[in-house]
Amino acid sequence: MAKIALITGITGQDGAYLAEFLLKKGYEVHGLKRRTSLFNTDRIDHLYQDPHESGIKLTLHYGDLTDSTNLIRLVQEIQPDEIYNLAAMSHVKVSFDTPEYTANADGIGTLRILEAVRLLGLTKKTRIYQASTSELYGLVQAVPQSETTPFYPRSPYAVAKMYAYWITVNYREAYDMFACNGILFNHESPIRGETFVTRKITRAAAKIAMGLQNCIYLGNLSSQRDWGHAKDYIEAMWLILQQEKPEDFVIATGITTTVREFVRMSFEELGITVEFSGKDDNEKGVIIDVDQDKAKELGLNLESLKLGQTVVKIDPKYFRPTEVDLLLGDPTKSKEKLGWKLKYDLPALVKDMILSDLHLTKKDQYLKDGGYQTMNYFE
Ligand code: NDP
Ligand code: GDR
Repeated sequence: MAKIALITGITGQDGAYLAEFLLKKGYEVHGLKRRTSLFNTDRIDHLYQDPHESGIKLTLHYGDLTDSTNLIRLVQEIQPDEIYNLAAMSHVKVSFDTPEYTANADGIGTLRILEAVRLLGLTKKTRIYQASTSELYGLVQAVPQSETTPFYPRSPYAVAKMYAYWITVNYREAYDMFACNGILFNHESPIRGETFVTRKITRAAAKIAMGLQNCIYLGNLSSQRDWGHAKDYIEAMWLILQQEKPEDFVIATGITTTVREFVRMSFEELGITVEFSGKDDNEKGVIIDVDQDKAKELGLNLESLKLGQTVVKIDPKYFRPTEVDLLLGDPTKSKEKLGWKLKYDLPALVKDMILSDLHLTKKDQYLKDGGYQTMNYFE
């Protein structure tokens, strides 16, 4: 019998990669998706199967983490062996604007999943993965951050996720449930949401290289993140639920990098060398060299770019009321107990994202040249 998995947040970055991964492993996969006024299934459309066909392995259900009766009904119908609770309002800066909704979806939403499993008497059958986050560490208490480092959340998002973390631990201890937290550090990919800093940078760098945009506006360039590739991280989620005992794990690369350096690496991948000067709100990134040979290899003509051109400026609107300055994870436990291995390092991640965004930009340009205006501009 194939195992049955329910993924909340299946339309997001991690949900899409995880669904593909579990389908390849032979799972029957069910996903929770929200009703939206535009299609929101772009990331999983390649996995779609016509529900009228037989032997369907992927089924989507409408639902929302703020709707407990809906969750109870779905868990009852699906009878999952594994639930991956990935759904969340996942943008830290936006959580300052929508704190109550964030608490409801990201905090109480997790309780609703745990309660559904408990009320339906599935505590011995259903294993639960909770998408916990390095944002829990917040204001630096110690580095590197491991499973035993104290938490100090610094945003409504992180505070909501702290509730989710502890309610998962509490249900594991109170009801003997197989419920685990993966404390995942930042992970990115070509399908990362466009308003997270890495994707914002790689999209803009590709457009600047193609002469379609002059400059990108960013916030805190000095913050440091431990960035990995989402494809590696979803494998860790699965491994966590395959263990004999339910436990919490830190998933990270063990290397930290500034936003400034991520910008520099992204442009370099396109043959453009950027140097930073100035301080605080007046800091800027300027082109100091262009490698025409590298550009040619990528099918780019960088002649419209000028040495001295400012390609990065600061807009204080992207600063956060309280910032998390430094994240650096210690993945020792996950490497030793899960046997988890990284396939991508940061340069490989940057390359994957830049090549994908360059491809998408060229496609947009091609359509635009053909008279079809398709460009979307995100902040
Ligand atoms: P995304 O923002 O890409 O995806 C979030 C998903 O949650 C989307 O499918 C979204 O649906 C769905 N969602 C949002 N609100 C609700 C709701 N109220 N009810 C049901 N579904 C909802 O996030 P990621 O894939 O990057 O992250 C997955 C999880 O891991 C999140 O919980 C995030 O907080 C956490 N996390 C992420 C890290 C990262 O670096 N990526 C690191 C650590 C933790 P829709 O498509 O309709 O918006
Ligand atoms: P983060 O990711 O807050 O770490 O949360 P994000 O990419 O949004 O920010 C990373 C760092 O970059 C700084 N920054 C900017 N951020 C954005 N979004 N836009 C900008 O223009 C910009 N300029 C600088 C930020 O201040 C921050 O320091 C992500 C999410 O996926 C969470 O859901 C997850 O829990 C954590 O990672 C781990």
